[in-house]
Amino acid sequence: MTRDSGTKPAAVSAQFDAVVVGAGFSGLYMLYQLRQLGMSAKGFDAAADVGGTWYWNRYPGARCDIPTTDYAYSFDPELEKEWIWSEKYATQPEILDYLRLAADRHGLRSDIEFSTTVTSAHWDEGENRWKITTDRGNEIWCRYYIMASGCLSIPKSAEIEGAGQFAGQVYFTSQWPHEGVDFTGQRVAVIGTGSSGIQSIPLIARQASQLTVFQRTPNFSIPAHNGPAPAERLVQLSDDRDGYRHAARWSRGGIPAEPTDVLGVTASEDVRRERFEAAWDQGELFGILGVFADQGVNPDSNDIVAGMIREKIRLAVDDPETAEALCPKDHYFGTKRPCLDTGYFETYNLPHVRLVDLRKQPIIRITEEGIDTADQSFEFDAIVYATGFDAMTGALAAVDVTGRGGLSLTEKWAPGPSTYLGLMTAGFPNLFMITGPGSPSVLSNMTVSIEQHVDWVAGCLRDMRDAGFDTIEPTALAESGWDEHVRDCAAITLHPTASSWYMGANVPGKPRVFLPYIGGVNAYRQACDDVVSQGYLGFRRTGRGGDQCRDGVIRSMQPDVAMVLEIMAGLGLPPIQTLSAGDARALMAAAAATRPPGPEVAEVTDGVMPGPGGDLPYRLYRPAAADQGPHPIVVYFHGGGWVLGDLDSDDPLCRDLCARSGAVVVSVNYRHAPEARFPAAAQDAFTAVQWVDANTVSLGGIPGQVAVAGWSAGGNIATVACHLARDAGGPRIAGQLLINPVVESEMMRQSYAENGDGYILTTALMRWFWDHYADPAERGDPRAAPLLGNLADLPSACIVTADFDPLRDEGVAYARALDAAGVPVRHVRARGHTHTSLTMVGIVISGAPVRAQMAGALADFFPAPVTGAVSNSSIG
Ligand code: NA7
Repeated sequence: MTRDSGTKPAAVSAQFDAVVVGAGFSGLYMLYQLRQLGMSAKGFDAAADVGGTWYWNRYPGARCDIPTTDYAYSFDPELEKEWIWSEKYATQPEILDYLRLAADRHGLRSDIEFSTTVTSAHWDEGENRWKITTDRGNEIWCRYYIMASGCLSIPKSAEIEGAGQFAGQVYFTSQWPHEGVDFTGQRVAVIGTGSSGIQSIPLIARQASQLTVFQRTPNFSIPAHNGPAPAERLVQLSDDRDGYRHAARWSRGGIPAEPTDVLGVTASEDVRRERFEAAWDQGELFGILGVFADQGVNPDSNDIVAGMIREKIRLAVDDPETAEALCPKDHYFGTKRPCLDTGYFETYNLPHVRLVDLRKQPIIRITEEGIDTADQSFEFDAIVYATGFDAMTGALAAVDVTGRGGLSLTEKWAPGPSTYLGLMTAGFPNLFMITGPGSPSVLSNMTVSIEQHVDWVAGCLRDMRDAGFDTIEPTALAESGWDEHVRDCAAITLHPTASSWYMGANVPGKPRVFLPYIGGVNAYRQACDDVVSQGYLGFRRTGRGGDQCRDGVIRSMQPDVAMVLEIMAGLGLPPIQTLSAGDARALMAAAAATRPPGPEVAEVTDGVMPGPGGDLPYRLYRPAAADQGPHPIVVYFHGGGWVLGDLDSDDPLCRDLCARSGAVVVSVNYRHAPEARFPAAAQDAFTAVQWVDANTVSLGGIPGQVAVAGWSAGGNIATVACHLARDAGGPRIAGQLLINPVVESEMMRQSYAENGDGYILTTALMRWFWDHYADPAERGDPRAAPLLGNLADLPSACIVTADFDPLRDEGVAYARALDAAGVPVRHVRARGHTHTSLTMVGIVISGAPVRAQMAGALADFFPAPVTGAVSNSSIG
C-alpha cells in the first residue's frame, strides 16, 4: 500500500520491546495488550490515521458484511456500552469513527508513527532482536516484530494492457479519495464484481449518466436487508453480553449460531425451500453459507443452494441475457467469497447501466479514451478498479523480512506460505502474524479472530517473560504438521476447486494453495489453547530460562475423522464389549442402516456358495462397464472381529472398491464366533476362494484373475486363505488387499499403547473379539496369527494401516515380514485415520484418496488392463 500523505515525523532510532505494523483492528488491540503487559511498543502505519482497511476502502457503499453487533471489539466493556451501531451493517465512516474512538479511549495514537511504511525487518542472531527500517529512515530494534498488517491490504495491480494510457479519472476502490467523488453526468466504467464492485455499483449508478460494468466472474450475492441492528441480537447482547461473546468465540464462524444437521441431499423439497428462504430473508453470510450441513462439501447439496440463488437473480433482472450473464456457474457457492448487496442485481434494470461479460468479450486494452474489448470500443470519463487484493500474504511479503541465517520470508514462502497456527513461521523467531495464513481469518468474523490472536500473542509474551525466555520459534515438524492439517481441512471441502483469492488464484504467478484455515474458529481456538496447555507444543523457546523445545504435532487426525469420533462420543453408545454378541450385531445393523449407500455399480446380486459348515451367502458387485466384462474378481471378507458383520455391514465399501477398481467384488459372509469359533472363519474363506476360482467364468470373471481382500478380521482370514491356498497347491491368488488386518493376537505393540482407547476399536474390544474367536492356546496358530506363519511364496500384497489404529503396528510388521520373505508388498499409510474410518464411504471424505490407492493396488494385481473403472475423483 502506498504511503498516505501526512505530517512527516522525525526519523527515530530506538529500542522497543515490540514493533507493531498496522493500526487497524488488530494493530490497535495489539498495542493495547502490549501496554497491559508493561511492554514498550511502537506502531507504524502507511495511513495518516488509524483504521487499517477502513481507513483506505472509502468507496461509495463500503460496509462490513458481518453484522456490526458482532464486528466489534469485546475487550473493552465501556466501549461496548458507549458505542451504539446505527445499522445492521455499518458504513465505512461509522466503523472508522468507532476505531478512532477505540484508539482515543486508550490513548493509542501516541504509540503510532503514521504515514510511515515498514520496509524491512532483519533478525539479528547475535542480538536476538529484530532490526526494523521504514521508508522515513527510522531504524528500530525490537524483541518482537508483530505483523498486524491485514489480510486484504495490498491492492492487486490492474494487469490490463494500456492501464496507464487512460486520460480520464482513475479510481481504485481500495484507495478512494478522502473527499469523495462526484460522478454526476459522467460515463463511468467499473472493472470487477467482487464485494467492492457489488457494494459500489448501485451507488455509482445513482450519479453516473452511463455505467458500464466489466465482469470477469459473476459472483453470488444475497440482499443484506440492511436497516437497524436486528432486535433479537441486541436483546441477546444486553441480556448476557459475556455469554454472547463467549458463544461467538466458540462458534464455527465467530458469530453465535446453532449449526444445522440438515443435509441438502436428503432434505425434502419443502425443507430445502423453507431453509433457503429463511436464510435469504435473514441476509447474513453465515446464514446462507449454512443452509445445509453438507453444502460446503457435497456438490449436489451445494447445487441446491446455488440453483436457488440463480433463480433469485433471474427474478431480479429484467433482461434474460443480462440475468444469465450475472448467474455464477463456474464455481460452487461459497468457494469464492459471497457478497451482501443492496439492490445490486436490480441496478442492471436501469436504462443507463450495462453489463459487459468479459468471458464473451474480453478486454483487449485500455486506451486514452476508454476500454477496447474484443467487440467494441467504449469511451469513459472515469474508470473504477474494484479488482481486489493480493490477499493474506501480500502485506507480509511487502516487507523485506529476513530471519535466521538471512533466510528471506518471500523465498521461504515461494511454494506457498508455511506457518504454525498462522501465528509464526519457523526460521523467523519472535515474528508474530495476526490472522496470518493458516488461521481462520478471512473465513471468520475478523474481529473475533483478531482478538483471539492478539490475546494468544500477549499470553505467549507474558509466559515467556515469566519463564525467562527471550525467543520463541516453531519447530519444522510442528509447522509442517500444521500446514498438512490446514490442507487436510481444505481438501474435504469444495473450496480448492475454485479460482479464488482464498487459493491465491487472483494474482498471476501466486502459488495455488488454500490460504486460510477452514476447520472453524472454535476448532482453531482449541488447537491454540492445546498448544499452550501442552507447554507450548511445537515451539522452541530460549533465554536465561534455558533452551526448551517441545517438539510435536498438535493435530494429526483427519478433520472429518475427528468430527465422526466427536459425534459418536456424543451418542453415548454402550461399549460393544459390554454387550452380548447378539446385541452387538443388532447395534451394528442399526448403525449401518443410517449410512449413505455408497456409489452406484452396474449390478448387485445375492447368492450362496457351498461351505464346509453349510451354505455361505455372498453378494456380487459388478462394475459399471458390465457389458464389457469379463472382469477380474476380488473375493472380499468383511470386518467385525470374527463376531460381527455380514453382507450389509461392508456394503458401501464393496461398492466403492468395485466402482473404483473395475473388478467384480464377491463379498462372502463367513461363519461367525462364538457360534463357530476358530478356525471356522478361516476355513470358510479358503473354501470361498476355491469356489470362486472354480466358477470364475460363470461369475463373469477372468480365469486366473482372482484376488482376495478384507478389512480387519476379514483381512486376517483373507491372508490366511492365501496361506492355505499356497499350502494346498492352489488356487493361484493374484494378490491380497489387507485393510487394517489382524495378524497376531499379542497386544504389546506401541500402536496399542497409543490408540487402544478412544478410537472405536479399543484394546478391550479386541480382547473381546479374540475371546469369542479362539482359545489362548490356538492364537499362535498361523491360521489365527498369520504373522507367525511361513510367508514365502504368498501372493503380492497391499497392506493398509491407519495411524490411529491399535492394529497399525502389526500391519506394518506384517508388511515388513512379507517383504523380508520376498513377497512384493505395497504399504499404504492412511494418514490421520482410525481403524474404522476408511470404511465410512460418503461420510469420511478424507478416506476417498486412500480407497483410490487400494483400488489402484487391486488393479495392479491383475495383468490385463482393468476396464470399467470410473474416475476416482467422482466418488466421495
Ligand atoms: P475481490 O473479491 O477479489 O473482487 C475483485 C473483482 O475484480 C473480481 O470480480 C475479479 O474477477 C475482478 N478482476 C480482478 N482483476 C481483473 C481484471 N484484470 N480484469 C477484470 N476483472 C478483474 O475484491 P473486492 O475488493 O471486491 O473484495 C475483497 C474482499 O474485501 C471481500 O471479499 C470482502 O471480504 C471484503 P475474478 O473473480 O478474479 O474473475
